[in-house]
Amino acid sequence: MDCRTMVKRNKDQKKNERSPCFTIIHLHLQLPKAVLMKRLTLLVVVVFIGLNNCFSQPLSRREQSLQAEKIREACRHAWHGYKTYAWGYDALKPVSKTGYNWYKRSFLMTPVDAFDTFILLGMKKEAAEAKKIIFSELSFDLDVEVQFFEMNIRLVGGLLSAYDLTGEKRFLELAADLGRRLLPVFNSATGMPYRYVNLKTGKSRGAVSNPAEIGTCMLEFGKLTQYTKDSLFFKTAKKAALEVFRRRSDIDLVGTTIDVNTGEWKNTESQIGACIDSYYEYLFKTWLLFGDKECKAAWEIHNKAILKRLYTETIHGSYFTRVDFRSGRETNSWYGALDAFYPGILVLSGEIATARKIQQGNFHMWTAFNLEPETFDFITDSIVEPAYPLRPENIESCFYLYRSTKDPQYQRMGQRMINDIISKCRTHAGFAALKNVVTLEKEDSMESFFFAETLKYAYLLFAPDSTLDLKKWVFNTEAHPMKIVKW
Ligand code: DMJ
Repeated sequence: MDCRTMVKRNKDQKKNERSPCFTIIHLHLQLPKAVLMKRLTLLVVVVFIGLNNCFSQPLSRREQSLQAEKIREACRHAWHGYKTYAWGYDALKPVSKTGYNWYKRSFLMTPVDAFDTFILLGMKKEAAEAKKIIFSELSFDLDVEVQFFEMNIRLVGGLLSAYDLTGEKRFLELAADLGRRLLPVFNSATGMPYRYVNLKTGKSRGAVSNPAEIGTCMLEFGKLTQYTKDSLFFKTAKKAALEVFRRRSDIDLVGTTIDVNTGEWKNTESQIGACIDSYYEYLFKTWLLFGDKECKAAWEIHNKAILKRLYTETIHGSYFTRVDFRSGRETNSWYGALDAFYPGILVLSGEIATARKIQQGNFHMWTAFNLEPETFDFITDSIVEPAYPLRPENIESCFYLYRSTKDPQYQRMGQRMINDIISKCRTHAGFAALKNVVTLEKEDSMESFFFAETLKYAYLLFAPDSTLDLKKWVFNTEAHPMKIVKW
């Protein structure tokens, strides 16, 4: 039965129910096919142009400042929850309204990660509260085994940034003390760090590590060298990153896990997300922050290989696929929330056109599922891991693209993302990660990077450029701004 016959039959049955919309469709279905097709195409084009125009419409100054204020309010709400239910702990559990420590003692992850965000958002009272508890309670003189990577990006990074922003020596003393206690982690056969180290004894363990955990400390350790004049920090950190680079494959990619004693690759899948992401980021940013040419050259070699082997264009935008790092053969077409950082780095390195295409893909990943999932398959357009732990990377890329192009679509994208977070993740006590972006079921977790990164990048997207001048500052991977100073 063709459409026209069907409509004719229905006409008799439903004469009295006809709506104007039905009448229009009915009249159109009686047109010759060619005319119908033309009209349909025209309709699609009109709707597309309409949507596009609305998206490329710049936000007025008032809209921008209202959006910035909305983000500041979200930040105040999250901090209020932390203060009320988790004061002194590493983090707030926003559903059960309790505090949570990573180890047997708190290292004040949330106050340290949040401090520079408060400064940039102009939240003086909150900054003073965070500083007070950091200065009175934070100590690293503890017999505790910690994860090197997280302690470095959140705490060493956060404290150094606090020092750069305020000039208060106590922040630097704390950062340098922690940095020294972390140094024994590099005592492996290759000089690449183990994953865990005891802050008192220096005993380290966890030989199977990954490029991100090995190569993400040059910014923090370089800063420590600049400020303490102890060259060991930067030398050690750079050697470790270059040990990974030295073990790249013939097609210039790295694998996902490696043994820091034998130097043998354990997982040979190459991708740009978890376990690798910030290794690439730091090679490039070590050039930006310190002018290190060796790191720049290493980044260029990797970036060329990434764009050649992993970069994939689709009708929804571009993504990075996953391949075996030696053969270049595709392992699967998974992409996720962590991978979304790459346009930001491409903007900094001047590859705007490619960054734009990937951001289009990033935005599709966000809108196709309500909110971005941790991982999705960009070929089947389906979710692999449905969680959303309040990650910043997608908004981070909007921020860099907007700063460099002033194209309003990136503010609009970021606005959609942060407003989704505010409306879908808010709890009475703060903001909660999601177990599932489709069902919106909440997880009892609010990672400190929600303060350090998600809220900061979102705010900066709507704040005047002068709030943080990218010619003078470089963000570490936890979004702690580090001042470029002459070395
Ligand atoms: C942050 O802790 C850092 O950005 C890290 O490099 C990986 N991503 C998380 C937040 O998603």
